[in-house]
Amino acid sequence: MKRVWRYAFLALMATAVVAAAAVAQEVSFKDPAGDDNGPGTFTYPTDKVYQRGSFDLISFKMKVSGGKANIEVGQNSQLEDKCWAMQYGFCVQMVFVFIKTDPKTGHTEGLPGLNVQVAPDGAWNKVIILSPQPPSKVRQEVEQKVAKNLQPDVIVPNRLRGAGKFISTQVDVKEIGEGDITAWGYQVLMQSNEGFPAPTDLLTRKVNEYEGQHRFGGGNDGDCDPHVMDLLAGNAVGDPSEVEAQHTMLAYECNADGTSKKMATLTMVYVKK
Ligand SMILES: [Ca+2]
Ligand SMILES: [Ca+2]
Ligand SMILES: [Ca+2]
Repeated sequence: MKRVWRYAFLALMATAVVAAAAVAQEVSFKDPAGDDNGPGTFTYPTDKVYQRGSFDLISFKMKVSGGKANIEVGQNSQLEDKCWAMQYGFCVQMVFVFIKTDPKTGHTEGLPGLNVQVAPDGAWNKVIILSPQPPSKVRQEVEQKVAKNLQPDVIVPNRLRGAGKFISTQVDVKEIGEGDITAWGYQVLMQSNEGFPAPTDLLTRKVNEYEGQHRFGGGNDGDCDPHVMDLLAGNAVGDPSEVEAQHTMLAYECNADGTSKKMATLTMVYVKK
């Protein structure tokens, strides 16, 4: 009998070790400071709510614990919520986290207003939208503007938090996918929360040729330019070479009428093993 108990104890311990290994999963990426200029030319809107560094992505972390994926996006300004009385402690940012959980399937389309596509080998399975707008409003916009086949793969968290230089949220990891999160591909896009978006834009702010009070500049007045200020690139460890990699990734060409000749094409970043 005694031996049976000992085996039972050992089996329990083994299970506990496996469970501990399963809950301790984390991915962490870094991005260089000062590359919040999209393909290299983009400039901030002129209104003072757009503080320097507001769209400069610095870090991305996702830690899974107890079935929850805790996501934290670092940017390069002190977050505040004085501008439009949003409820989460930040207001000008909007972040898109694209995740590739399955090497064999995924979408190559971007989302409305981003004006990007994704390379086939980086095709995404889920996207998490971090917006300071009420989740009900974001979901309504998704239903109205995102293609039907993509909608089930868009995750709008119920709650977010902006504090210091970090925007964070939590979602059930099952909503994202199953398996080893350190084997997944990631891409994090810095955009801006637009309260009055164009009918074709998913709460995103436009980039024009010239910056305006609430418009980014340095791009094109049409939708042929990527409406993205910063993203992860290269090995995503914060190396200066990642600036050039970002500019290459966001390179685009427009026709004279503002339609797209060559759309910016994104790739994913992976944990170096
Ligand atoms: Ca950056
Ligand atoms: Ca544009
Ligand atoms: Ca970057």
